[in-house]
Order: sequence, then structure tokens, then C-alpha cells
Amino acid sequence: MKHVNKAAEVKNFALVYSVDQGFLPLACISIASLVENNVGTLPHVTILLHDVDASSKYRAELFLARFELDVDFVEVDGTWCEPWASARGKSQAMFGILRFDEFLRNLSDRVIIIDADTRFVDDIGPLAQLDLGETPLAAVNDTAVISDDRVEVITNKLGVPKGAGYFNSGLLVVDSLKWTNHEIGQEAISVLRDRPHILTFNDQCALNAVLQGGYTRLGYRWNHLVGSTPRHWPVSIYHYAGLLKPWRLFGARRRSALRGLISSEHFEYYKTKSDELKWHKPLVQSGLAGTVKSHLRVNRLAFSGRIESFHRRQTSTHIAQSVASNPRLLD
Ligand SMILES: [Mn+2]
Repeated sequence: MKHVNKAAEVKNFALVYSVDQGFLPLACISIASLVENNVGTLPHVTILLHDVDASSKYRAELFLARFELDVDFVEVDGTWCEPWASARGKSQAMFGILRFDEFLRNLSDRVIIIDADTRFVDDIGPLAQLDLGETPLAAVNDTAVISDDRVEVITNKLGVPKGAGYFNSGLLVVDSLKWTNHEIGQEAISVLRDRPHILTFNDQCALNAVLQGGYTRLGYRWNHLVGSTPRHWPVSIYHYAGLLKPWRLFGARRRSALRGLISSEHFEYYKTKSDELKWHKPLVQSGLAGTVKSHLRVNRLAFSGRIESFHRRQTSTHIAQSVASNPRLLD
């Protein structure tokens, strides 16, 4: 990889992905979108690999080599989070970051931890400059949970005070010194291990339990949950959380149920990138394959029900109320 030192208008910062075999190609596409939209200094990028075979790693390296970007691959043994990761039916990669306090601190003062199912449509620079005040991290309140009116139920279980907030963990802007000093990763691991019954959403709930609302609220544009965040709101990073993943739904993209939730542009982007990536296993599923196929075959009603729930979110009033009291979050 080329090491490039551009103008130093932004202090050093690092971007970290934690993936398994399935999500590595998506991290590559997320990184491509980062570079395409970047106007200033690019972050150092680290990808934590959980059980990724040599051929996949090679293809990722080949694809990323086209960018003037400083990328590290770190192979991680994720067995430390067993048996509870498997018991929750989740990939070890989902928890990868929690064990890396010291590692994060050595990377940079400012570390941005991001999911692989994300896509930049704007420059990342403002996240490097962001004032975190006394808090160890900044994150975006979870629009899916807000529009479903589930914040209180979920945070009650976590022991988070009413009104203290609930963030989506797909994008975390971290002060790595404070993260380490507060032992946030270790605390979250303790919650996952010792109090799994309080969790609705895995690592995300564990982190919310640890932070207890003590995070900096980022504008919604930085973690726009596709299908859950109102479509007309400004966007800097799309996050395809949950079901609405364009690479999985490609074969169903013309179904009327999906129109109004996810525009053709999202499908086209992933199709184009997937062609550039030349992954050795199908990434964009053209037939009614993958998620859709299994949903349609196993439980057609469950699939339509979940699509319906996204349509309800688009008309939910709870989300509008959440910005009425804090319009800055729409900046
Ligand atoms: Mn995600």
C-alpha cells in the first residue's frame, strides 16, 4: 500500500472496520466510497479480519491498492468472545472492536469505528474535527428505534435514564484515550457476558448500557439508516442496517414494496462496485436469491411484514418530534 502524507489540515485520525469473510467485500466498497467523496486528508484505515481466507484477503488488497490510502489488515482470533457470540447467533466480527482498547489508542487519538454496511456520500473530514467535549465518543441516535417508539423500552432494560438517548453503533467517533481510560470495551464485554438478558441489540445495547447517555449527539446525516431515517433528510453516510441491504435485495429491486424505501441509485452503486471488485463469490444477488429468496420461501409473510415496518417508520411522527426539540441534529 502507498503511504501518502497529504496536507496536515486535519490531525491524524484512523478508520476501523471489523469484518468476517462475508463483510470484507462490503468494507472494500465502503472504503471506495470514502475515497471517492474525500476532499481533505484521508484517514489511516485498519480492517480487523475474523476468519477470512487468504484468497479473499488478496482480492481485498488488490482492490484497495488502486487508492492512495494507507490500509492495514489485522488478522484477529475472535474465539475470546465465545461461547456468547455463537449463543447470540452473531459473528465474532460484531464484537471485534471491544477487545482492542490499547490497540485503538496506539492507532490514533481519534478513531472512527464504522460498520462495513455503510457508504459515504460526503467528505469524512468534519468527523476528524468534531468536538467531543468531555465525552469519550460521538454517535447518532438510532432512528429505527425512535420511529418504532421503542427507545424507552430498550433503554429501561439497559438501566439508561429516561431521555438520556440511545445511539446506533454503526458509526462511533472515538476519543481513544478516553475510551481506554474508561475501559469502555471491557465494560461492554462484561455486559455481554454477565447480563445478556438486558440486551435487545447485542454490542450496540452493551455500549449504550456502558455509556448511560454520556455521548456527543452527532447529526443524523452521519448515520442515515436507510429505510428508517426520513428520505429527504441530509445524508453524509448511508447505513444499510438490518434487512434493506441493496446487494442482497438486488433481485427484488423492482418490487413495488421496495420503491419509496430505497431508490434504484443504491442498487446501481452496489452493482457497479461489485463488478469493479470482482469478488470470487456472488456479492450482488441478481436472482431472487439470498435474503429475499429464503424469506419468500420460508416465510413470505415475515418478509412483507418487515418491509411494511419500514414503510411505517417513514411516516412515524416520533422521529420528527426528536428533531423538533433539537434542530441542530439536521444540520
Ligand atoms: Mn450495520
